[in-house]
Amino acid sequence: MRLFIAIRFNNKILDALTRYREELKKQGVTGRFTPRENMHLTLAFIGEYNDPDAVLEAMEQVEFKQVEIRLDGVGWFGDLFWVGLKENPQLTDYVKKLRHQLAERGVPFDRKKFSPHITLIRKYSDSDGRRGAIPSPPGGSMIATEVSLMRSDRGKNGMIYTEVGSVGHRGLCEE
Ligand code: 2AM
Repeated sequence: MRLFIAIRFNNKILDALTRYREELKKQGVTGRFTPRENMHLTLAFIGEYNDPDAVLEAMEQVEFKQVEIRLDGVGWFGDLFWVGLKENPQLTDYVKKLRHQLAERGVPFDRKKFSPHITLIRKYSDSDGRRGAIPSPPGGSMIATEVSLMRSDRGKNGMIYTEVGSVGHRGLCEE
């Protein structure tokens, strides 16, 4: 199965991201827009791996304290358009420890530097090619209390993400 570790958002953040996505559409931006239920923040991408319990064990070794998630700006990786997060040393530190535990257990993961972002559009294109001419970035924040292990499956109409397990405290994230 294809696995990744992520923070899922509460409705307030999902509302802000969804509203922003619709504003972009109205402005003539086209591409593959991330469905609301697929919006998340990836902390580690594991890829094809058939031992989710080993991943959960690694996750359980690192205490996840509450972390503030604050939307901050937008940008592009090539034609992938993302919403960024305000830098948070606590989150960076958590990801470092988490990846260390994965490595200790021989769980494979993408070692690319952690650059926190929420993918909103793949194959981004706008009507006049002027990437700057977009609505001002969305705002919003939440306190994340939980980290999820997700599996990703290819569905008929795009990717389907399903939670396999989690660490932390569920249901405290409405701020
Ligand atoms: P992306 O949105 O920037 O593509 C599920 O694919 C999640 O894992 C996405 O959030 C994706 O980030 C992230 N991811 C990180 N590294 C990846 C990789 N090497 N291949 C596919 N997805 C990756």
